[in-house]
Amino acid sequence: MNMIFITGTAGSGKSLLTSRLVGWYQDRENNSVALNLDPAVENLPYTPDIDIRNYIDIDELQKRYGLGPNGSIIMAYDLIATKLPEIQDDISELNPDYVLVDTPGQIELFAYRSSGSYFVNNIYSENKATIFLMDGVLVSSPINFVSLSLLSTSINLRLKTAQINVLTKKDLILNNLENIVKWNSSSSSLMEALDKENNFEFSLLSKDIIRNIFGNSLNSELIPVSNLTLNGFIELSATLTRILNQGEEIQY
Ligand SMILES: Nc1nc2c(ncn2[C@@H]2O[C@H](COP(=O)(O)OP(=O)(O)OP(=O)(O)O)[C@@H](O)[C@H]2O)c(=O)[nH]1
Ligand SMILES: [Mg+2]
Repeated sequence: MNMIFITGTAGSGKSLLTSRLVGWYQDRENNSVALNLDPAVENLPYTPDIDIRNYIDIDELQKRYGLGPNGSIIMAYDLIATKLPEIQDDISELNPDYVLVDTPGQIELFAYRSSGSYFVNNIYSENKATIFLMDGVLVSSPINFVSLSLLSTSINLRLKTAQINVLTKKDLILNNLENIVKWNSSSSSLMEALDKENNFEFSLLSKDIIRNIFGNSLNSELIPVSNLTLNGFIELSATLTRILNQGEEIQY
């Protein structure tokens, strides 16, 4: 069984990519299921096969503990780890080849509180990988690219699984696509682009960050995709196959 955690900033396309990958694998005769791990989500662009909302009820938490909207969301996220046995049973019953895990919109609550990383590390699957979504629309400058790379690295440090970056909304950023792919694959072209930034201090800081990320081999591959047209999905699924199969070697 392969488990793929789909993470990324709010609105980056996690839920749509989850549903598209489930469809992609099903079309290729693989038994794939969608697991929604966001207890607070109201609308999803797919029907989850397994749903944390069956086990965590935000409205009930609010009433029972007299919490406000933010307090109940934090409590709900903290409870994710306690529902691991139920979710594991649901997965076992379906016995899929692929589990696509749609993670909460508020990435900081999922990745930085202990519940999310506990869940990722303790749920059973032969192979695990994490996709970090870079919202193509947010990667509009070299400095923004560096700040999202830093966030991706930070998620990698928290979740500690094999990880790749996926650039979403390819269909909306065709003008800048070539630059972004170059920045990711070659630190020297990113350094060159950062040299042209107006703000000297931010440029210097960004270069230091990139030197450290590349120097420690913490940079991930970047696969541009469109969740609307499915452009890039052949490359994405090939890369996923590769990192899932070598997951044991990459995990640390
Ligand atoms: N043009 C374009 N729009 C996209 C793409 N991926 C997602 N979107 C749109 O971006 C919006 C957010 O997509 P979601 O899949 O809900 O994003 P999310 O990361 O799950 O959002 P949260 O769970 O709220 O953080 C929706 O309107 C999607 O239709 C893409 O590749 N191209
Ligand atoms: Mg979502």
